[in-house]
Amino acid sequence: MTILNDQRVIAIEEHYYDETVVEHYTGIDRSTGGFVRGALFEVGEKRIQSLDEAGIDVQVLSHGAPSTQRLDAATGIPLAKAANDRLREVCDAYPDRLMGFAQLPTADPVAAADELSRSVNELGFKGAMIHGLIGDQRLFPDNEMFWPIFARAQELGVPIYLHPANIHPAVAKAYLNDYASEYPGLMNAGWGFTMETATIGIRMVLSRVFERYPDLQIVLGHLGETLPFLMWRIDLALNRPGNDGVAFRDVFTSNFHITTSGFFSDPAMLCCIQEMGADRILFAIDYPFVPNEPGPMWMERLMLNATDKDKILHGNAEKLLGI
Ligand code: GRE
Ligand code: ZN
Repeated sequence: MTILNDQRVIAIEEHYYDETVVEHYTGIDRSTGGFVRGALFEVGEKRIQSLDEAGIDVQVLSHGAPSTQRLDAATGIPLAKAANDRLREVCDAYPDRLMGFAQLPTADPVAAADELSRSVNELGFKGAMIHGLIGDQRLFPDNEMFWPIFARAQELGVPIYLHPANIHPAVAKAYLNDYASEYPGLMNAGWGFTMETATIGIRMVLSRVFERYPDLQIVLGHLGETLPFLMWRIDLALNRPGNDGVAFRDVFTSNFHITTSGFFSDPAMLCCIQEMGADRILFAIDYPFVPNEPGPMWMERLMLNATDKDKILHGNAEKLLGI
């Protein structure tokens, strides 16, 4: 760890694939991770070597999208449990380098909440990640049926990371498909993921789940999926006459944390610091969809005081995840 003055660096949106989970992927989900498939399955010495070279101390591992979000309860419950057990073994091989976010069998929200408890209390995981829309019906995670998961996250004091997955097929068809063969990235990190995950973030606020669970903390990657940039305008529109009114900014800056995953831009980061404050921004790479090396180098160069860099690189993660 030669860069960043030996600063501890914790990266919190770092993906891997579990073979048994990926066997259940269908359609477009089967091919999404294709360009980095080998690296997703590699959770041993090569990964650690890449961390060493980049100056990253800890990866908090999460499964690649869509995890068990598309599966029915009968399939998803045992699969998520077994995969979480295997993730524990992966982390045990490098206990100071690898930590975990659970995957949850969202088809049965109570079972998912119970698996979150088991993952935190017995497996030592730091929270859970949920990917995109849920089930064949593509339900949004703000749907009250999923609130048992959020209730449990609050009770356990762990965050839920809301990560993108391949978007609703009807939306893809209406908005993006005609450019998809020339620009497959438009469907994912180039716009589709952002569009859908920002929608999920806004809907979480509108659902008033944070009135029921005021200590619930949600994490959004990719510098908050555009929402810090848009917060002012969203607040304006949702509080115009004819709207119920919602303190969007207050909720977003109290119940959300954002990460730097796959988004190493100075002006975008400065906007986030100005809108959210440095206490709510956590370092992440989005490995292996994004290579490790440029992330810490970007943080080292960023025109920001050392105290705030400390918080972003590790302090905020230690606090939020109880590391
Ligand atoms: C991601 O997890 O951020 C991701 C994918 C698939 C393609 C690109 C990408 O899951 O950034
Ligand atoms: Zn990711």
